[in-house]
Amino acid sequence: MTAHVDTFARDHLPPPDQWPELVFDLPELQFPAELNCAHELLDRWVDEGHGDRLCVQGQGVRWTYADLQAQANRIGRVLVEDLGLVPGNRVLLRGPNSPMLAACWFGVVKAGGIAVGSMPLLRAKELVQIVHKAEISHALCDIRLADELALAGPQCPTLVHVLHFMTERDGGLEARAAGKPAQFDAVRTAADDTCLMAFTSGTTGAPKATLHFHRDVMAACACWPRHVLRPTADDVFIGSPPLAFTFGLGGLLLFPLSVGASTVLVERPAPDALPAAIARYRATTLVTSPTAYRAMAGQLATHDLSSLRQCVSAGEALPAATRQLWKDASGIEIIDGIGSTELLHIFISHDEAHARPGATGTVVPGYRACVLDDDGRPLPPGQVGRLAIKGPTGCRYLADDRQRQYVSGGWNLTGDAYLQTEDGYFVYQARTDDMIISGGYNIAGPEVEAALLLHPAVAECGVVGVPDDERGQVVKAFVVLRAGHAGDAAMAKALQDFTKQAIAPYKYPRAVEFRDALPRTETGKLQRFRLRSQG
Ligand code: 3UK
Repeated sequence: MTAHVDTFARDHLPPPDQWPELVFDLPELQFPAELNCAHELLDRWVDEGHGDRLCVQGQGVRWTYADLQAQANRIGRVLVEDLGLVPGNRVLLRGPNSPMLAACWFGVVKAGGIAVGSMPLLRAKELVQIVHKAEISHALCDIRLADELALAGPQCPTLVHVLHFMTERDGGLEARAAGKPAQFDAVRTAADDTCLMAFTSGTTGAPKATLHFHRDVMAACACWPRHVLRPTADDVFIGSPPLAFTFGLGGLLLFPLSVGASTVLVERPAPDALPAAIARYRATTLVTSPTAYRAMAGQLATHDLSSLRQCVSAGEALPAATRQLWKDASGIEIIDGIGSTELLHIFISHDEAHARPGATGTVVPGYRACVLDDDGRPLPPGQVGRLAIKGPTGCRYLADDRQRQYVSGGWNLTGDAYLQTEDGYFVYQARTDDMIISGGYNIAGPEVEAALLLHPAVAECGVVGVPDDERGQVVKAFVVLRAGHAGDAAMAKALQDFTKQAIAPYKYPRAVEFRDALPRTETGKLQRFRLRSQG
């Protein structure tokens, strides 16, 4: 059974023998054959009489569940009635986080379309790659990002319909939506119809698109939020990851709506602006990256953050020093979690009561995790190997041979080197291809970074292996100092000595270079490959 008229996504799923094994062994993971996640997450609240509850806020906008539903319905009608959308078509969504972008997501998914998010900073060349790969037919684009998409246009023959929003202009999305009735029934999609294509934030090669079903969205809502974060309907979510990144889509839109809570979608959620936004909206639940926690820790005293109750970190490893820094500044124990675009959201994490500095946490209910050796055999506790995950969600790349690299023997291999402790905590080491091999030793850059971050002069740092004739590689640290410290030879020596005291001396950075900033992706990840090439 499928509701898709356009079967592109189904036709380009990986062959069944290359899928990960899926496990649905919790009662809340039993899904009906027919399922539309937009209906479940949005319409259900209105149907059950909660239409008046606050749902989404942003620049000048304060929408209830009924308001978001009405706007999503009108957008769904514009797509279907004016732009000929049929179920299964791919719709590019572009814009900084905003209530309108959220309404577009729900409009597309209610109409049976496939939402394809795109990071706001993407350039025409990257947009062309996405449009080609996903054979995108429609785009809904924030007017402020119109130029780059227009540049891509001539090279995108499949992209026939582009509408802009955040504009009062005639023919713009808002104007067209205003002319439509606010009722629109969700298309009765199959649980395994694709509703979301998420491109990976990968650093090399052609972009990969992951396919996620309506069922996957509901499974993600049923696992980490329900068992670990445990939000209430009165929570107010806020944070930085873009909705085009599944960390942001889940953490700032799907999860709050899954419990009837509300979310604040901030257009410019930089660390210098977030604390003021938390205070202004009385947010309770902050979702952001380790870097942002480090950058914000110093500014908390000047804002009223008394509303804040929970803080979530993902995207990169959370160093113990950052956990402590934030706890000292805010009184709140961060909830760390590792997720991936391929698995949709978080699969290893912990709640506030079970935080263990330096460890990511334990496996999230609904998932299974283990550490495998290079031949796919499970390793005993304490040994470093490849992290392997199974659960109700899993990797399905759109027409991509790299499926075989991510999925092996039924397991999703995330590309991370981890060890598991006797009592089931998973301790991050490095990306498997980022392990530094120096003088015969395996050294994990993030461990050296975590040690350096304990030094009071260090604001940010990145540690990579750089080529060395004698040792193969040597450990090199790129360090951003806090204001008032000079990056001179004496500081380099002090940091080297400090590291030798904190961790095994052979891991200390033999080379130290001071920088004003470190290269990062739009998802907040340190770009180690750039540091290596600059090393
Ligand atoms: C790394 C972490 C240590 C790790 C993501 C939460 O980051 C997300 O997805 P991506 O596809 O990257 C996945 C990779 O990022 N990573 C993420 N979180 C952590 N490493 N500790 C962490 N807490 O290498 C992983 O394989 O961009 C995160 C939810 C949804 C996501 N898509």
